[in-house]
Amino acid sequence: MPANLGPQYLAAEERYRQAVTDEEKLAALEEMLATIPKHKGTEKMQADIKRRMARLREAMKAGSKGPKRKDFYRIEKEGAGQIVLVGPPNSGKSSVLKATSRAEPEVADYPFTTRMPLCGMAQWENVQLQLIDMPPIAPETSQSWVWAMLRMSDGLLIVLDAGDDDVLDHAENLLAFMEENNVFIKNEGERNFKEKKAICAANKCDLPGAGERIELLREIIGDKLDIVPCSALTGEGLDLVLSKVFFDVLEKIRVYTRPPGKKPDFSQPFILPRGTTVIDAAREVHKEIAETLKYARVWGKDVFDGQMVPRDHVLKDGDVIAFYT
Ligand SMILES: Nc1nc2c(ncn2[C@@H]2O[C@H](COP(=O)(O)OP(=O)(O)OP(=O)(O)O)[C@@H](O)[C@H]2O)c(=O)[nH]1
Ligand SMILES: [Mg+2]
Repeated sequence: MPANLGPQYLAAEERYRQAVTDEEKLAALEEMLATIPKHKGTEKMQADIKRRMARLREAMKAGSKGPKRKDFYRIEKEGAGQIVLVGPPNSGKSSVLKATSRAEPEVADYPFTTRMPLCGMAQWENVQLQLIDMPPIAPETSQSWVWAMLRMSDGLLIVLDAGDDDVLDHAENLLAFMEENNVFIKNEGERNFKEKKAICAANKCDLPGAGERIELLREIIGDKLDIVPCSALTGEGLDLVLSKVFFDVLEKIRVYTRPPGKKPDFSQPFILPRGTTVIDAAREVHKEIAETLKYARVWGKDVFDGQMVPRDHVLKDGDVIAFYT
């Protein structure tokens, strides 16, 4: 008898295959059991799922007695979004984290310096971005938690060494290796959980020949990735990298509210998704405001000062809004 598995079951099964932690595996198995069609044709599969669940529960009970394995792959998100630094050995990932945050990662002139993830908050203007430094992406370091962290992030910052003659090969190998491990870069349209937004920091642009290599990179992988020259050593370009992380990778904007009779507080932006409308922003500020909103006035780039706008007006980065209820 054919099993006739539904889409919900198949999605749960895919989640099971991708699961890294025991908790994730158990949750996926529970959903598989709940959504599998219950008839004679699936009896064996049902028994198998139950067996796997029992085994997992046993393993989890046994594991909780001993010292706990560290959950690298679950760094709590903070700030405007979580960005994972990705790159070949020695490209300057740790140096980028060090130059943009208060974190103190180990930096060294030999490859495979970084072994564990380390996060830091990078400040760009009035926005905080969570950057996670990672071991280099290479067959030697290809462990499931590395890929899980890439997938769970809000986006990727690919760091390449523009001072290296082999940078093109490194870039192509990196992207191919990521795809082999089910992490795809997709900068347009809807994305599923395997597809990530990314930009590329062409680091070490202070070194001789970097300019030509960056041009080559743009020719070869420029349609896939925005290439932003920078130097963790001199600081050049880092601001632009972070602004592109905020606008293009995280796809966020900042808006400010103007309470009646007061000045807006520019140190406290509301960080909202690109495409946010006046009514979306009102909901974000206060539910009651959204319920009773009549109109709003906006000060910004695309409107004249204090222009009255309808509820479905799309906001731009830097807009100041006054809500009228
Ligand atoms: N000239 C120059 N050197 C840099 C720059 N960024 C990093 N470096 C040097 O490149 C080497 C590697 O830097 P790391 O930051 O440790 O590189 P990584 O990508 O974290 O390396 P792994 O952790 O081994 O993957 C160090 O010697 C750094 O000082 C830069 O912008 N310019
Ligand atoms: Mg490192």
